[in-house]
Amino acid sequence: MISPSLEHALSSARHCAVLTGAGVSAESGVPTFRSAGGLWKNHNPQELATPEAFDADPALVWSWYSWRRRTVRDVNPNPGHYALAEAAALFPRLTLITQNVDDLHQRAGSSGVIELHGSIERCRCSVCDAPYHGDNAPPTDDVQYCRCGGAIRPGVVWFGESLPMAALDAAQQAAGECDLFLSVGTSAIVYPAAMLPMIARQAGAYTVEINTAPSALAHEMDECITGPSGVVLPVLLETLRRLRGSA
Ligand code: BV8
Ligand code: ZN
Repeated sequence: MISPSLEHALSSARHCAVLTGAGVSAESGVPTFRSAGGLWKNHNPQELATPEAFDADPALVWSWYSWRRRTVRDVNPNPGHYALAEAAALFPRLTLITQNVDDLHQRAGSSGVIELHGSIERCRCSVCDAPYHGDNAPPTDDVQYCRCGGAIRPGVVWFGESLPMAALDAAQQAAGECDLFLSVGTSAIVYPAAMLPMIARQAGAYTVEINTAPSALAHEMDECITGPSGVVLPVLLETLRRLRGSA
């Protein structure tokens, strides 16, 4: 499973950058964004995850996110999340960039996670941007309203919205500086996140995809490992421990 080229990269990399997508959380029981049957009640996530959908029907979109928040709170990180958290101590530097809006990386012990698409656990007023502190209340299906009258929205980046500038800058910088780039559990369809593996490749990093099926970028990667991230990442961690001494 671990090729000689990847062994070399694992033993010599000064900076490893990792981009994760919904596939990493799939083994925890969080449905992926584009899995068959979509995420919820046959609604197309692409259509629900937009400002227009929220403006048109805040109750529908809010209840979708409440369902997702309940799902995330009911599951646990899987071995893939834990392997990435432990690998951080074995590289001189590891930058973890996620497209996921769950908090499973953080709950597995990863710190400094770059959340490109925000977090389902952080909500804010859709009008005045005030943070909504009812987050740790049980996710209710009823739309909540701010003192200013604005409807409370999930703190995620919707399609058609710009990514948080600081997060995107940090992710692009890490991709441009790393010497090993792992793209894990993402279909590599959503931009600008899907630019990151290409930035890494152009900067000379060894690029590896870990996925159960080839992504849109598989043909551009130096190496593709086909398998569930919850199986492949622990093997990669064991190899790292053997090559660099266990942390
Ligand atoms: C923006 C938060 C400026 C919400 C999400 C350039 C070209 C083309 C289009 C665009 C472009 N630039 C902008 C766009 C438009 C759009 C876009 O990219 N559209 C796509 C569909 C073509 N991008 C945007 O709108 C972005 N904004 O660029 O602002 C702008 C504005 C307007 C117009 C132009 C520019 C904002 C994008 C952010 C959207 N928000 N999430 C929420 O979660 O509700 S994205 C959403 O998709 C999730 O975050 C998800 O993580 C992400 C990516 O999906 P994946 O994570 O890859 O999940 P997916 O289900 O697709 O795939 C799962 C993968 O896992 C599969 O490959 C599967 O094989 C694999 N897998 C499954 N099980 C396992 C596994 N792998 C390993 N192990 C397993 N066990
Ligand atoms: Zn407000």
